Amino acid sequence: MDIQKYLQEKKDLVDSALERYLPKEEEFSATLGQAVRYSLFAGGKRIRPILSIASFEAVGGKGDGILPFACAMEMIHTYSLIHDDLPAMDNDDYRRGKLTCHKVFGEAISILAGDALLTEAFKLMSQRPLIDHFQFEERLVLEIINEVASASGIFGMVGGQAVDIESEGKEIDFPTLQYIHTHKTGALILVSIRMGAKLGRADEDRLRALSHYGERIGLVFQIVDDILNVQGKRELLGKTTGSDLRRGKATYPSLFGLEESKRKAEELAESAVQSLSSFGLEADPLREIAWFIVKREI
Ligand code: GRG
Repeated sequence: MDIQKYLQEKKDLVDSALERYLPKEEEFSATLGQAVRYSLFAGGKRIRPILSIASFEAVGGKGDGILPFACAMEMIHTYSLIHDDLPAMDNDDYRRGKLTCHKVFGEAISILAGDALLTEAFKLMSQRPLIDHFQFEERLVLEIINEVASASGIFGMVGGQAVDIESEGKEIDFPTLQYIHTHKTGALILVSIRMGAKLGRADEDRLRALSHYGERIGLVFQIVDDILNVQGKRELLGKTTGSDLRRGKATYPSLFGLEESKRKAEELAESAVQSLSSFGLEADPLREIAWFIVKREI
């Protein structure tokens, strides 16, 4: 299959759904609206919503019911990037080759833009008309919203980010590094996949297989991110090579070296793909995405 074509098609689908779901700018503060749009449409790969859609379709899910949930994941991801770039956190001037939100709109509006995206995501997933329209059971929707909250909060991304910040400049052991990766980055990726499986009515075996896949590609995603940080292939996008090293961040390359990190990423991707052995062609996009994550350069 042509994975680039698939990713572009799904990205377009997500982009137009985000346009539909976002509150109209005239309905609230113009600056806040501009800041939210600026970051949400800054050229992200949309990998989390695409994983939700791919997982939904892999278990036989049909129609557009996955879209509000998939878009909610992109909103949460965008909030995390806006906050992560702030001076109090990573203090980055550029993301995706563009000035970061706070460089354009100031810190206060950027904090609010992140807050707005996080809350709008939960509003979107819990909207009565959407639930009614797609005829989802309330119990299922509640379960998914709870899982997304858990993956985003103290026991997920926020918790991982806190340990990451506290670990800067310290020597950390491998279990701590694993904790940071699985929580800061892995949790949102895993829940994106699980929500697709659940909304597509996966049985227990398929949900387990997809969770196994999700845990592994979440880790691959972060290892590759660490490798790209060392290699500096993203300099054209305004990212500085070796920023993790300068901040004293422990990473896969700093613990294992570059070559071993690459080997581990490939091994994990292989294991992720293996988890899908009971699926047929319908899981090909997920298989291809695992390799896309290993090979990505941005
Ligand atoms: C502020 C609560 C809070 C959490 C921040 C996301 C995050 C946690 C930190 C970002 C640091 C970072 C670069 C983590 C590596 C993994 C990651 C999230 C990379 C960016 O995701 P992509 O590549 O981004 O999917 P695009 O630009 O495609 O949307």
